[in-house]
Amino acid sequence: NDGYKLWLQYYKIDNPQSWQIDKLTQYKVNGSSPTLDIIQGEIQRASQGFFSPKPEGSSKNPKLLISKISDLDQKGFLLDSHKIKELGPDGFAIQELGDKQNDKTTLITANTDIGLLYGTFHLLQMIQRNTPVPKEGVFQSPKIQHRVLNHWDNLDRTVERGYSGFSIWNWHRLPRHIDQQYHDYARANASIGINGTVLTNVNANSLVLTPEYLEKVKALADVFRPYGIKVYLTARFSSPIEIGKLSTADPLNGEVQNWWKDKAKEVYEYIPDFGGFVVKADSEGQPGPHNYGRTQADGANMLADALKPFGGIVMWRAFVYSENTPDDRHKQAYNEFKPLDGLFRDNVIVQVKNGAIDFQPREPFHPMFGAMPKTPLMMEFQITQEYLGHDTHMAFLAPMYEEVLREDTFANGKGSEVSKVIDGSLHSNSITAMAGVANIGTDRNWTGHHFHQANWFAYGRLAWNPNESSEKIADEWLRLTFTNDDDFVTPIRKIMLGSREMVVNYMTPLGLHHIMARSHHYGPGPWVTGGSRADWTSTYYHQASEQGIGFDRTSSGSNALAQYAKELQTNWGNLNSIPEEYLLWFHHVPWDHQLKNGDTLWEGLAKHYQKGVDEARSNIKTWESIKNKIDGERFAHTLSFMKIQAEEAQWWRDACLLYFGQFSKMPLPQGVEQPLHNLEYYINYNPKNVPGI
Ligand code: BDP
Repeated sequence: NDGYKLWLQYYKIDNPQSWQIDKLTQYKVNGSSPTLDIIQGEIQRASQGFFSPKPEGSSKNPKLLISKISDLDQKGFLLDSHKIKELGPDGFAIQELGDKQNDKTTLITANTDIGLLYGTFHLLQMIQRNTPVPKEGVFQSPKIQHRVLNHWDNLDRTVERGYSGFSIWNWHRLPRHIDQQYHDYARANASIGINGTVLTNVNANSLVLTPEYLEKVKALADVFRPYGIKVYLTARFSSPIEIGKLSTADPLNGEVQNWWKDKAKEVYEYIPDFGGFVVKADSEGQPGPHNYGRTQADGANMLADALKPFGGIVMWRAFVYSENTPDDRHKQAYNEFKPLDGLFRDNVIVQVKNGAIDFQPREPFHPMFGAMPKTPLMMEFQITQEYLGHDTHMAFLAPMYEEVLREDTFANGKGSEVSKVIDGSLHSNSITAMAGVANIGTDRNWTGHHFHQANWFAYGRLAWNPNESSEKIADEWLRLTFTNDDDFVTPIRKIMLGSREMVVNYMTPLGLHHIMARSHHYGPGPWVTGGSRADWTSTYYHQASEQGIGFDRTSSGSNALAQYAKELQTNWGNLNSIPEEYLLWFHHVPWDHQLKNGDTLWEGLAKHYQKGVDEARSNIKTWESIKNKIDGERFAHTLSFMKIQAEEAQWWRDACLLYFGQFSKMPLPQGVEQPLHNLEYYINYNPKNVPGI
């Protein structure tokens, strides 16, 4: 098993029960459409996998009926009109009809074909997990409207921060050749409720907006449509100059505005249901409204006006910061966007990364989430592990996403969690979205590490329902992907759930951040300093000296803390009340500062690093203990990556403790192993010294 089938394994069910068999052999799909064909195909594929030999079926007395509400004989006979409305365009209901045990029919119903597709995937997953439909039925609708993947894929098929091969978009062969993988990609996304894909890198290339490329984009959009997936593109702000031959891209210039209006019209001629544009402007060298003395709102609104007649939206990124500002990078996006609250068109949504710096293993939530009541904000999570060990380190990210979503912004008083900001309920926004930076590439198993498939899965599940629990997600993913055997699921679920914290421990414990190697961001680099931008170095963030370590973001330092609600300022501003996982994010503290358990900061730091290493090692043992429970191929592949992870956890520990130990001048506490090499060795060791990484 090479993992290509992801969580859609549809592996054989031992001793299937009649409720499982009947539904998939005696079913009926009402109506016809490309999406309904996909549903039929999915059921056939599943029953072939689940049951062997495949039982004969008939649709005369269906035990499973899949039908839109509008196609049911007695319209909505199960659901009142309120419930039907609540289902919305994407929701579904699964209910058992009839009272007699032997005469039960399961109904999957929805307002749209796409809702039926989601419902079908849901039921098939329940069958694989041997979980019968509960008496009260299943009733689900997504809490977020636009659930999109962001591909940082370039037109030359390299993937920025991609660690599992090249881009799956083969632009050279498109539009004439449609690879099967495009269907498989769409199917996998639909099975977890993802309904949009941004095909291109945020560091955008305007070529994608030329007719040659729009033809190719159209070909992909045509494949994705019946799976309910809309296509979006990144728009390079200077496109009017680069491909439009204009002399400016000033958003207040009439010619520029018309160019974008014409461009939008042209895009919709190719792709009538085109989703819209994602824009990275005025950041890390990307052009933007600043080039013309204009605001982010001026830029976003110009594009919004162009897309408006066709129903498109603009996802305008808040990742705006500059090396020319002396201010703490943490504060810049908030300072830039807060004054613009309420000034964006109604088809603009501002896309905010989960934290204010950049996808670190742990960051407090971005202060913008508590500060823009008049502007819809969307969440941007990173699924690809730029800062969490790239392809080889297992880090199940659902607990990280969950942690951010559950944080309280206090924007409208207690209970104003980030999840309520982005699902639109806190400020009654009419447009809601979530983006996940994809970890998908041409590797046979899509994501490099088999367990990184779980992060794609988890992202989809949390975009559908930001209140879903990590534990449930991990459990279901394991059961669908490997086996329903509890002897496998229980220990491995535990590994998964602890894996992100383990990575935090061996990389950036106690609120440390951005101390990795320069540019490729793989491996430790606390010594990184100098170069073109201070805010791309480690010394800028950890501020280690003989006096102590940590970034003072309280009022005695950069005061980024003032961007959060009063309640958080009080809690996080105080050394006694701040949760220790954020300690060095907000405070510069002396090496002998006493932690809650009585250890000094230095001892605590060292023990966290050691704990991370110990866990990475013990995970190997646990994995070895389940050897006979799953196929050899995925077992061996995962084992090999786990060994790399344990070695590299040690590398992180040794390099960081040697480096910081120069300042603390304190011995390693008991139980923390001595480093294998000296500091110089680690400074010169660069296993990713490979062009292009
Ligand atoms: C950083 C990445 C860089 C991205 C940038 C972004 O290092 O490659 O282009 O974020 O999100 O994390 O725009």
